[in-house]
Amino acid sequence: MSDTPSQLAPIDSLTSTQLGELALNIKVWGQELGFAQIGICDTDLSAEEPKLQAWLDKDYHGDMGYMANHGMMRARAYELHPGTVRVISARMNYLPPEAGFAFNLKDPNLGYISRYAGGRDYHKMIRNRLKKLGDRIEAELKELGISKPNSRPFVDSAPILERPLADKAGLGWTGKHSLLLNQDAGSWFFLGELLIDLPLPVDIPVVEGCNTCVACIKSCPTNAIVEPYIVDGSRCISYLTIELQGAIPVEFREAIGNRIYGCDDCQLVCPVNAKAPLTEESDFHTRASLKQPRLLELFAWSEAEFLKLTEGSPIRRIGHARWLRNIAVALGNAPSSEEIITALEARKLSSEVDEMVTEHIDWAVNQQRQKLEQQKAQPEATLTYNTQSRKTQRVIRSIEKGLPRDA
Ligand code: B12
Ligand code: SF4
Ligand code: SF4
Repeated sequence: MSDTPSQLAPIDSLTSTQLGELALNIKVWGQELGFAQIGICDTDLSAEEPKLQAWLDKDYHGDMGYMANHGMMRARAYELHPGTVRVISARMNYLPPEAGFAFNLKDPNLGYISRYAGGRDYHKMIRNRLKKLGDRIEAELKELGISKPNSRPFVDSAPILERPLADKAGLGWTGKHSLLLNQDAGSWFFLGELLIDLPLPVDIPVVEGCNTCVACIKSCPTNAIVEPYIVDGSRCISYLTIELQGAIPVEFREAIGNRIYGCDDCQLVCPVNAKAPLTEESDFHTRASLKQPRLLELFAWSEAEFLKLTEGSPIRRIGHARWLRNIAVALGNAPSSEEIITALEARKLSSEVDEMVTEHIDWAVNQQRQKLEQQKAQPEATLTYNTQSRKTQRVIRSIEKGLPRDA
């Protein structure tokens, strides 16, 4: 068969049987490329538009200006990539082995890093795999004598509502924490999609399965899940430690505890995650320098060390200043210690610290001194002194009970 474009038939000459077979093949190819599951949906998210607008009107996006830009394009895949009639939605598991959640949250002298971020940055990797899926579809169509499809991969950073699309494509249901949940796989997965102009048959959405559970809402350290399914992004620890460029509002600092990059609490207490599978990608395994890391060690990293040790990791995106800001908050929340006060004060003198970080260091020193004074006043309280909030203690108990493999 010739492969010159002029001799290839147009896409609309594909029969419904051919499209059905192609859809089945796409799911198999997706799994061969390392995706846990692939689903297909149309581009109609008109029902989401008023909800997205209400979310923006309430300023739940905080300083994430990119959420307000592009108008309603997020809900209109056909505007983001003209010609799109279907979205091939994909999910990839990221839960690393030996996650040690409870161990990490229990020890306030360790920094807790969201388990999606301990390995390599997922954006490029997933986009490349989706591109390969597009190439595979193109090759198959060529075999059938059909011209090249118009497709484009997206992961996370594009103005597109990934979770509602994945929900529509049958990859799971939307949990009350607003993340996508799958009965067999829980929620420890990334989403990505291939926008395409092929009228493939669509999948059927899954029925919601949260039922009467409200564990995620009750456990959120900063009460960011303001209503079932609605997260005030500006209160979420993920936003406060990753997205927010400036100072972390004082009202949230104690609640952040030792979480220095993102937060997993709403997923940790979710009963559907009890049987979530581990990732098959070694790229998502936690790198040695970030496994149960000691706060004081991380705080001592120079900018050059930070850049070297976070190379290829999503953590690098926040830069050294925000890294120090977050660790300073966690050190302020750690049990009182002269060693911590000395490290904070020494850091303040370094040329790598700007005004914003200095203010967080001052806050942390103040917290530490207050705790030391309390201890001096009540020495017998020292042994029972606990720096963790009740909520965090409940989360830890829930992990130990429900996730023995990962605790
Ligand atoms: C902005 C953003 C954030 C923000 C805001 C979070 C949020 N819930 O919107 C912050 C920084 C806080 C954040 C945090 C996290 N994120 Co995030 N985030 C995004 C991003 C870029 C956009 C999400 C978005 O569009 N939000 C806007 C609001 C309007 O969307 P929404 O919450 O879905 O809102 C809907 C509901 O409010 C609903 N709604 C409103 N009223 C009602 C009423 C009812 C009855 C119902 C049913 C629904 C409903 O309609 C709205 C519109 O659809 C996506 C990637 C992408 N491009 O989609 C990743 C994404 C959602 N994040 C992801 C992850 C992994 C996380 C974290 C777990 C990271 C971490 N460990 O720290 C946390 C989890 C926090 C949480 N519980 O949501 C994954 C989720 C994967 C999954 N399994 O679902 C995504 C898809 C990235 C990816 N490609 O994998 N994130
Ligand atoms: S990630 Fe943490 S702070 Fe954000 S909604 Fe979930 S529990 Fe709350
Ligand atoms: S914790 Fe409960 S309510 Fe929240 S997402 Fe999981 S099942 Fe749903």
